Amino acid sequence: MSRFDTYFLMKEADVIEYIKEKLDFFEDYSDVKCKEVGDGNINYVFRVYNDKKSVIIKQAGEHLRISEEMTLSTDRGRIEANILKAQNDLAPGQVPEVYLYDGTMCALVMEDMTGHSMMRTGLLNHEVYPKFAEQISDFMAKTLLLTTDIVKDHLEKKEWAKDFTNPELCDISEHLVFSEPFIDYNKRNNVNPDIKDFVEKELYNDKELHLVAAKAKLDFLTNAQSLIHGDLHTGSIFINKEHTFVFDPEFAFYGPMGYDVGNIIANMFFAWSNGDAVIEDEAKKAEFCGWAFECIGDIVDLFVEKFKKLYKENVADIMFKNDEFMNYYLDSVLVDTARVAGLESIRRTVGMANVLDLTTIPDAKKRARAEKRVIKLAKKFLLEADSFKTGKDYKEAIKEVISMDL
Ligand code: SR1
Ligand code: MG
Repeated sequence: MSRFDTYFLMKEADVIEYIKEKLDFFEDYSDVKCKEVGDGNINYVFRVYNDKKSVIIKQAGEHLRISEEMTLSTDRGRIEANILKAQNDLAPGQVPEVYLYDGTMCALVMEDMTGHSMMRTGLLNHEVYPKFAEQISDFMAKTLLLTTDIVKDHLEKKEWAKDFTNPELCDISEHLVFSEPFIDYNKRNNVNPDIKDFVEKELYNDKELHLVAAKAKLDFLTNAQSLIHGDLHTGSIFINKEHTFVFDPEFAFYGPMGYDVGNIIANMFFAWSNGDAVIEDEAKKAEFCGWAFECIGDIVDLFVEKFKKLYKENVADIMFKNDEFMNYYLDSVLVDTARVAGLESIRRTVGMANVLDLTTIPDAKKRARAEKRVIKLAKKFLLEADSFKTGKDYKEAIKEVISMDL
């Protein structure tokens, strides 16, 4: 019998004992320490360490950190452990290694991504990451295309789609991403009072926009295309100048691959917006914002390039092995990507889960202008989704929006 045979939410001291019992990771426990390091909306994350090595334990609580009223099945840890293992096979070294998943304690024990920082934090310090576009496009092309029906054995794909069914986490996104930012029926939106009228007009009263969001929502609900990460924002990435780790895939399920690509694009524009509003030194601003701007274009172009290469190397199906079909398929992925870039932009600006890139802009006028720009750009992504096919298309739209008098 062990006290870890029944679920309870662990504190730092419990976690050291837990690691000793379950993994025996350290040779000597006399100097082992534990610190809760999570800053997400949902789970508890602990780092257990001594001066030689360290390990991460992520425990799912029954209540969400962002709201005591919200509860979730703790099964999300199983899905996360399994997708991390799958992604490590598809894109080796680009996700942390899983050491143990314990379904009783709902605890995932994994590699500590030492030497890396959370990307959103790095971006808020206006760090540039020259290899990011190359590395994230590589990760997305591999993990997304290689899990589709286009590449994967169809029987195995159906098994995976079943195992990765994630209804409660999808339900969160269905509300927070696809619905509430347009109609605030749960009264959970966080809107900066300085842009309240703008939000009423541009989001709550734009019926054409609601229709596009509804179409994208149906696609999210029904298009079991790829094993997607499902929450690929810059808080789900640990990074340094040389290497990128993607983690925290608890929202994973079989869904439209453009959901991941669009999320990254939107979050890179949040980083640009923060740099533009906050950096005072002109040379530093040009360096950071110039990099973030080019990065958005590069991510799109490199994703397309890698997608096509992988497609040609991996597609065996007699009907899909056809360049015209590949272009038709990629085209639909790019439409989804643009729409999701718009949806993520809007929900992180006015929805329940905002981003620090915008909320920490200290100057009220600059913050309002940044948020209005994000919303205007998002509307272009949604309403003109068919015209976003290249990095240049994204960069032109950004240039157009930042030249507006808002
Ligand atoms: C209620 S959870 C709010 C958000 O945090 C997660 O990271 C997801 O993005 C979710 O939408
Ligand atoms: Mg998360």
